[in-house]
Amino acid sequence: MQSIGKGILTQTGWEIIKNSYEAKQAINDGSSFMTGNGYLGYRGTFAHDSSEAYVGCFVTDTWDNADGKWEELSNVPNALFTTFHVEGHDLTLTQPHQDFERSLDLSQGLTGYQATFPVSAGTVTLKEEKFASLAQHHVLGMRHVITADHPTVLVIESGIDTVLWDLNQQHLRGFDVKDTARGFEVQAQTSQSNIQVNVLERRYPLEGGQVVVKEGKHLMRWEVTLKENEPLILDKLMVVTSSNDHEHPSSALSQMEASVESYDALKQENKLAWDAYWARFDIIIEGNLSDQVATRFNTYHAIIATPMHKPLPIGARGLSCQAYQGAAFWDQEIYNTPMYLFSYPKQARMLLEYRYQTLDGARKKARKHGYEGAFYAWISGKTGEEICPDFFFKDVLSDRPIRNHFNLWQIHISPDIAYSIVRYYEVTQDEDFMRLYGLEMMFEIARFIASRVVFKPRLNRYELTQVQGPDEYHENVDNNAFTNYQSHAALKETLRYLEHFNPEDINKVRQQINLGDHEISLWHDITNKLYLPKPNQEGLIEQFDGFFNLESVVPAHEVTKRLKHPEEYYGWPNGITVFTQCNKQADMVQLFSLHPSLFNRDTMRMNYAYYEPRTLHFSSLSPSTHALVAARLGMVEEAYRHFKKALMIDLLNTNEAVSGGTFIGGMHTANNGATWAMITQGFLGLKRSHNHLYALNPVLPKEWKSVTFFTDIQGVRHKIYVSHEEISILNLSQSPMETTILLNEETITFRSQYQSQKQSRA
Ligand code: IFM
Repeated sequence: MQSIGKGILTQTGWEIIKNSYEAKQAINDGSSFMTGNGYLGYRGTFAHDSSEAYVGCFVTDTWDNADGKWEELSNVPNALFTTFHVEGHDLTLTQPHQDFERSLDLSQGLTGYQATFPVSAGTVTLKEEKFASLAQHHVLGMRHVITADHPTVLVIESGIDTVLWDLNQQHLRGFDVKDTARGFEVQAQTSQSNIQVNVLERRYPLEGGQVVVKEGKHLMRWEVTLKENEPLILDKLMVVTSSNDHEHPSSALSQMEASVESYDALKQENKLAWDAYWARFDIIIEGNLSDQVATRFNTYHAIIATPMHKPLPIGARGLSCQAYQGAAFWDQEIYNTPMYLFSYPKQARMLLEYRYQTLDGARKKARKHGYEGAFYAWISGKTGEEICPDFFFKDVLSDRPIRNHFNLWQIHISPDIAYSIVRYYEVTQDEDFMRLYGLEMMFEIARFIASRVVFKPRLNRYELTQVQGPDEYHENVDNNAFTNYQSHAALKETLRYLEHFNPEDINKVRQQINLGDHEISLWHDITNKLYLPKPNQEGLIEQFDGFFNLESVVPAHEVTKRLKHPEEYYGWPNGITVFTQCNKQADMVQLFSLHPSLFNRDTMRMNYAYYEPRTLHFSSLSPSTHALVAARLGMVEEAYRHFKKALMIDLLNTNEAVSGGTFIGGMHTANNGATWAMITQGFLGLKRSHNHLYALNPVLPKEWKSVTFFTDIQGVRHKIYVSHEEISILNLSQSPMETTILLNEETITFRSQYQSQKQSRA
């Protein structure tokens, strides 16, 4: 068993294990050990836990706005609730117990624990395991194995708990609970959006029993006699759906339940589904078990946060809780999509289709603020209308709310989506997608940018004023380099499509959205004259107008000494970083991560060296971006330092989950997705090159012996192995075809396998 830190262990690199029970870590452990499948996320709590232990099963497409301010996903009734009692002892983890071990088996999303409870006449051992089926998204399975070392009477209470943990007021109301012969079924409605949610419980093999209703729990009670050392096995299913998934949720539940042959069959089917996912996304790291398991942990969480069943957003906290409203940020395109783009492009397309479905919401937002085209929501739920509240933080010194402008000034979200469309098309050449969705989104984004720029006649240039870049500590800035370059790239690519894409398709889309010639001429003009901050005499690019005049505080952490209160907000309007060069997350490094060829290596290195010490890394998005860029720039040790930090953000998280009354727990889903990108696009230099070939340019940290990963090249799965000495690329298809890739800038062509000595990147 190897220790990863803070009580987390692994044995094979496929599981995380913890052998201490810490009630105060309920939020962090509940997130880390959760199970899920992109449709629902069930927190890693125990079957006997109630809402105070942050039990949660969050379901996609169940947004509700109960307090008139925060729209968030609903937590549904917990049909896995079960308790055991023996001779007056509750078998719960708050009671004395020994040999506790909890684990999450990442290979199949199986979460569980075991513990032995001392009771009057001996001991009782309890084993619990559960999983959200990746094969049947609406179904969860749970098994208990109870063994006593002496004959005893076991009291079991099992049913549905309707008392739910909600962040911003209660979402479900009107619980209607039915006792069917083999379990309970509950139906309820969301309070504002009026979505019907149905949850069904099925238990095997116990039947009959006595109904007990207490504290919002509808339970069946049995007394069974345990024989000495003869395990009792109890299985349970939880099936969930809503009126957004099925027209008749209740009958859909029964059908889904009937299709499950047994717990074992469900588990086996789930395992096969996971095998297929890992065959795409696994990254095998030889030489460092801790990095291995943490990489799989992050990849696992990226997978279970991603809706695979229909176009819906990836929430910034996935389905681990209600924080960040189960909604998409730019995180989705910039951090989560790359993993899919290179290993499962169909899923990347689905995420972009979600952006197409929300195009009307983006158009609406643009019109509302006096612009044209598509101004995408900073926080985007079902419809794409803005769900980011105006007031996010509170000034703890005055107790007054702060008006943040993420929803209005963080306009880079639109060109970020354009960036993702361009990358998707570049990798897949999926013309069908472009015809149906991509071109229209690109045109509407270009329209938005054209309506958002201001022309400065004296300077004969266009500018983007009053914006906010990724560095959220500087609101209301002009000519944020990241935003200007991203917008420029979006316009340039749009014009390229207009010129090179099939004219018939272009005209069709143009007619559809009434796109006039005068608009296209304007886009040309803006592309030619949009102000793009260039390196100054020292080679530095200014993050926004006037940035270099701000106070330079190095290292950035020095600035924290100025806090008057530990929970003060650092940014707008007068937080401690506002008049300094301290970044929350660095804009320039972010720009280099997306556009590695805009500047030469020396300029990027110089700017990295300037901005990194001025960066606080207080966004979970920051370390992975630095790791990726540093690796590409050949700064392997620096890259590995940030990689390690990013890798452990959730796995070793012991931060307070509630700060200043605000819940800040849950998985950092963008960072989970970025793990794949840090390794493949950073250390291994994977990209689609300028001449449309897949390119690899590896540098490995000395801590690793080798890395193996899988990627689709021209639609065919390849296995790529890189060690310090050699590189091999294996075509995994049944009938190998000719593959050409750019390896360390050299073009190589092979049919089934390529093998070479490695030359390292300078
Ligand atoms: O999108 C990010 C943002 O860049 C920093 N704050 C958190 C958001 C959600 O992850």
